[in-house]
Amino acid sequence: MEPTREQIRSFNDDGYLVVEDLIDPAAVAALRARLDELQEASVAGADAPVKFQLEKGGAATAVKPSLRKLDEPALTDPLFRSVAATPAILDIVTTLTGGGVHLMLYSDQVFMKPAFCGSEKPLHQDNSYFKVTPHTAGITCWIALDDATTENGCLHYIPGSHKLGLVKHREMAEKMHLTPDVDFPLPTEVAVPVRAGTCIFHHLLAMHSSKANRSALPRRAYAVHYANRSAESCVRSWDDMLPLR
Ligand SMILES: O=C(O)CCC(=O)C(=O)O
Repeated sequence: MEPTREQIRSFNDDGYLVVEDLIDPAAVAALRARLDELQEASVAGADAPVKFQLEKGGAATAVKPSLRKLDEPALTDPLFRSVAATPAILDIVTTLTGGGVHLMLYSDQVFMKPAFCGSEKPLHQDNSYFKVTPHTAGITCWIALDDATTENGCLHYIPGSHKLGLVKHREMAEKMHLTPDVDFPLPTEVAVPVRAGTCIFHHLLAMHSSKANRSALPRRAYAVHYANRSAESCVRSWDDMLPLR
């Protein structure tokens, strides 16, 4: 499904594009079920099939320690791999990254915000981590697996911030995060609440964040980062990426 001219204009203006209901409800349900299994396995101390992090406040505030993040599930799990390769996503990614023929799965992550204790993800540009050049040759597709609301930690964006270029970032929270370190005031972020199954495509320079989950409902999302073969990255080699098309 090619993006419309209006969608391309909106992405170029704002640095992000919301496409509702792009992911089939059955795929959303399957991913949620897989996350529940991984949550159970992590609590039981079973050998983890994927790299994961636990929510720091989880042990203190919840009955069980809660998963906060999975790293690169598509490398080992065909379910994640098939969702990352959803043709409707790849069509949009291909157009928004400049029409490169060879599209690679740069990396993927599941961001989970467990009820009551999900922590914030500070404001950042993805390319402060990924170092893809040119910046336009990569993109993130953030897939909501739960309804993401202002109460449970939906994404917030600074519209147009991708036009600032890659700004200096500093490390914070024991080097877990990077956040802009600039000497000018940044415009206000806007909240972007979305329904489960919605995809938000964002430019690698779009400044975004998500707030803590203070609600009784979880907020889980699968973020897939793509790069086309016209790109280079000094932190990741093509051999470590999965070819998609
Ligand atoms: O889901 C979140 O809370 C953060 C997501 C994010 O920063 C990203 O997808 O780049």
